[in-house]
Amino acid sequence: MANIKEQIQEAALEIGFSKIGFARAEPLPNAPLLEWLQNGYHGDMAYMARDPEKRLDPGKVLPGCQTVIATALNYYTPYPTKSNDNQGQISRYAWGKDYHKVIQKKLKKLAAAITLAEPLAKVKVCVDTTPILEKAWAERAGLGWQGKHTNLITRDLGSWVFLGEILTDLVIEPDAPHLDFCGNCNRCIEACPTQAITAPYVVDGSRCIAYLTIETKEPIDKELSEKTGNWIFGCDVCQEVCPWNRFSSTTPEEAFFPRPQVERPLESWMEITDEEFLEEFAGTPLMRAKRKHMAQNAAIAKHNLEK
Ligand code: B12
Repeated sequence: MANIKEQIQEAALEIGFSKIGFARAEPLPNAPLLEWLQNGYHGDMAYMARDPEKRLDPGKVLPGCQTVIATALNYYTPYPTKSNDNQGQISRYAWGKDYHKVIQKKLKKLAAAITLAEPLAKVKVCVDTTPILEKAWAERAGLGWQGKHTNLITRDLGSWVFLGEILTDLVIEPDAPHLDFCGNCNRCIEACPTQAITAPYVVDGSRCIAYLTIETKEPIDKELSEKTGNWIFGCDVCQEVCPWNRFSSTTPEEAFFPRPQVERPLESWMEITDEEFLEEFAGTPLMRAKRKHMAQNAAIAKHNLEK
């Protein structure tokens, strides 16, 4: 009979994860996160500044945690980012169904497979909102490395992957951390429209177009709004220029294929009502920005295009 690690690996692939790896749950070094917060790179994402010690130590999220099981799920679909100039650009991750729902469902299946094999095991499913540094764990578990744009890059699928984890008190043999393959390449740093990558491996979140178009509740600074081009939800520039994304392949996950509703002229984002927005985008990542923010983003994009 296969050991627990092999059983989990097999179950993960059956459930449809693209990658799985294991890391010992020793706390991460605190300097990069603390420095990032001290620099104010979290902007008004107050949740990032809450309890940084917890974010670094999975044992504070799941008492007795021994192993972080890291997964990646490919979301690449074979379409260009936009089909014409009068459509605002929406980042690739948001074209289909909300990834939180898709990944959580898969992680719960995987957690069930684990407890079936080890009924007394503690398991905690994490995707995005749990206070852990998902990219750092994925790197430690050998799925890929954090590129200079800080996204996790895999050698065979590029960076178009979502991350999700299971914390457990089971002791499982760890995988080797992944090596860094960015080399001398600085394309992402040079291409970022708002100069948000302040140094290799450091992103000032408060300048990132994803923050400006989705997260912040504050009015957008004029200097930055002029640089957001026609991006109206997130931004893919740092990933589009990355040579490793030549290796992307189409996801088998139908949920991530684009919904026709995301393809619409900029004006229609300004005219859409709350009811229509809810009807067309419930269950998609766009709900995070809310209708009002989308309308403002579209107005900025239109202004930028007409300049
Ligand atoms: C907050 C957040 C954001 C913020 C801040 C981004 C950021 N880089 O931190 C904003 C809103 C801007 C954002 C944007 C995006 N996000 Co986001 N985001 C998160 C979240 C919730 C936390 C990230 C975090 O902890 N940041 C804190 C800092 C300290 O961490 P860091 O970026 O990893 O940076 C440190 C390391 O790189 C470290 N470091 C490592 N090696 C080295 C080496 C050296 C030499 C040095 C100096 C430092 C260093 O030091 C850095 C500190 O400066 C995670 C989910 C999670 N719970 O982890 C998703 C997550 C990171 N986001 C994700 C995605 C998809 C995106 C976008 C691509 C969406 C889009 N298309 O618009 C962009 C990418 C922008 C970018 N280049 O980072 C995915 C990434 C998947 C992947 N393949 O990596 C995640 C993991 C969600 C998920 N579950 O899949 N995001």
